Amino acid sequence: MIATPVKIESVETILVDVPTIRPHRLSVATMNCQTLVLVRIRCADGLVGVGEGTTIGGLAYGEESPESIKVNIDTYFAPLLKGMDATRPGAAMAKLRELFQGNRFAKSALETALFDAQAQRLGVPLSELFGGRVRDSVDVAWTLASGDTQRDIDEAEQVYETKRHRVFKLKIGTRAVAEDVAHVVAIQKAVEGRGEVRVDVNQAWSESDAIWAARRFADAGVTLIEQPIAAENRAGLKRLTDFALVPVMADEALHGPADAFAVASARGANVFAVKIAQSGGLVGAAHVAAIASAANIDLYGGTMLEGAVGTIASAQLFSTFGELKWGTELFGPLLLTEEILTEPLRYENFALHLPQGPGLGITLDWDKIDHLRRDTRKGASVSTN
Ligand code: MUC
Ligand code: MG
Repeated sequence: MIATPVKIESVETILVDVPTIRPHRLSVATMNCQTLVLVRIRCADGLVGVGEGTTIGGLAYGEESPESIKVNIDTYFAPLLKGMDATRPGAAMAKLRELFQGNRFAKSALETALFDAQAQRLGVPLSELFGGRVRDSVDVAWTLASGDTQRDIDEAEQVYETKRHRVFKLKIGTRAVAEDVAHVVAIQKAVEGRGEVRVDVNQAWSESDAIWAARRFADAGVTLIEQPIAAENRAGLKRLTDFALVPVMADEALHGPADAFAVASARGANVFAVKIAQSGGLVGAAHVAAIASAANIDLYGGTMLEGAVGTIASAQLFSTFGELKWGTELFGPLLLTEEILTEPLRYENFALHLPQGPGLGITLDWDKIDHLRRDTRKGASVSTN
């Protein structure tokens, strides 16, 4: 039976600035704070859906900043959504896509909130709208990005001992290539036999840098190289993939299904980092994953270092993938100093365990969020770094 229409009553966006537990150094930015962009959609039947459209380092990583996500939702998306039928997230999103270009992160936040409300309405976890769960937990890697080799080793030891993570993704690309390689090899030696080491260069290298480093990484036992060269250099990524020393993962090269199709058609990577925000939402991310699977490209569940909302939305989707060979990096909330849920996400035994409740299955601590939100904090600054 088709549901009776339910009007969308309001769409609210909230910027929440949360300090990180330590500086998080990527080749494109050093983060001391993460700005969560939360979306709250209220529906006429009393249901409330939430979503998140967080990015990394202001405008350093993607074409949308936290501020642009908020202003574009408030100015364009929210007025259009108001009055639309909340029981038809697909129709609402199709209209947004028809009228508004780009803004993948904003669209992802809105789509998550619409699906959260609709799954609550149907009384099922959000994963059930995407085919149902194949797993109830997803493995979670940790990113070592303090910028200091010994500090990274100590951090790896600590999160391994507490059975939180055994896969380590090392952020490199800010130093000379030989220094980066020495840093990686030292950490690989320190965790040998216990942890697995992968690297993410965030596009910082030339192709020749990557060729030089790949041989050394292969000798050291590094298992994966993520986006070593510019996202636009698809042919180069394919050449590195064909070089076949260490599997190559595409990340920034994937801005949704069309990119996924182009890279997959050329067999230009071994693994895809699937991200809901980069894909323009949960449905786009599901399509990216389907394209990868059809091309025998492995899947990895990526993050934009979202807080709890974007993280659990991603986990709900990733739990439905037929295979998830390389696990996920859904550790975003653990990088933040503040908890915004009444009950934190459950990280245990090297995995994130999915909640059983309807929708996203989480409850936000709105008092805490009201305290942290940028517009009510005295002297809050706009900078995320
Ligand atoms: C990226 O490039 O993968 C994921 C983990 C992390 O530390 O940064 C992100 C973005
Ligand atoms: Mg990456």
